[in-house]
Amino acid sequence: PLRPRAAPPELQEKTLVLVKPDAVQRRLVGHVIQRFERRGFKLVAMKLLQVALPTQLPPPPLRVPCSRCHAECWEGGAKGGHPLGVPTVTLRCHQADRGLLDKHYQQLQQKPFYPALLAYMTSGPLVAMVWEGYNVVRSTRAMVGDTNSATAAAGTIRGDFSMHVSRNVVHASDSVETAQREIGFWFQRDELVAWESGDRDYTYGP
Ligand code: IDP
Repeated sequence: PLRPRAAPPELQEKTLVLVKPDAVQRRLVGHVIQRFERRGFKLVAMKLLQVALPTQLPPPPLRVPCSRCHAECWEGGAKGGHPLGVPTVTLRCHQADRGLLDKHYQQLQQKPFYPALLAYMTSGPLVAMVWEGYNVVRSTRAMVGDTNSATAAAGTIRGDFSMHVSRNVVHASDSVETAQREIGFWFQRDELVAWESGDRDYTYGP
């Protein structure tokens, strides 16, 4: 059917995956996406964004309050209204600041490698995605592999695409609770798309 029935709750588990800046630079985004698609998971949100340290932020040429982050957005029209009459509520901010990473990596802030981790994660654009499906959090962690790429098993994303713990290609949430929190850091509620895939009975059985 063109509009399949809604998925039961156990098929609606969600996780956050980040394709980190090294992987974007190395043109690995498609390879990472392909693995989760091929497994059978469903993509429900995705965006490319640059997380910047405050000193790296360019001076905003035009100052319009972003309706998403309520900070100033670097896009759009002059203050008081878009020149083409587009309402400012349609503007989205594609920049984020390090506060996002401080929240995301809250547990790691005291680690000696944290400044290097921040520099890495702000070194270029990254791709944030939300994947959905049965047991997606645990399955995704297994597909991503060991934190340390040097010991990650062959067949895992890190084991196949990376060499060193400091450039380990992807992030995936480590529990259902963490996933819910992390998705909230990276996405607005209305950026998640609720859709049903027509092949569900072939992926999960009846
Ligand atoms: P995870 O990403 O596998 O969940 P965490 O321990 O939460 O692993 O670490 C978060 C990220 O911090 C890692 O993915 C990696 O990018 C970075 N990281 C962890 N340990 C080290 C280290 O010893 N040196 C440099 N970077 C590290």
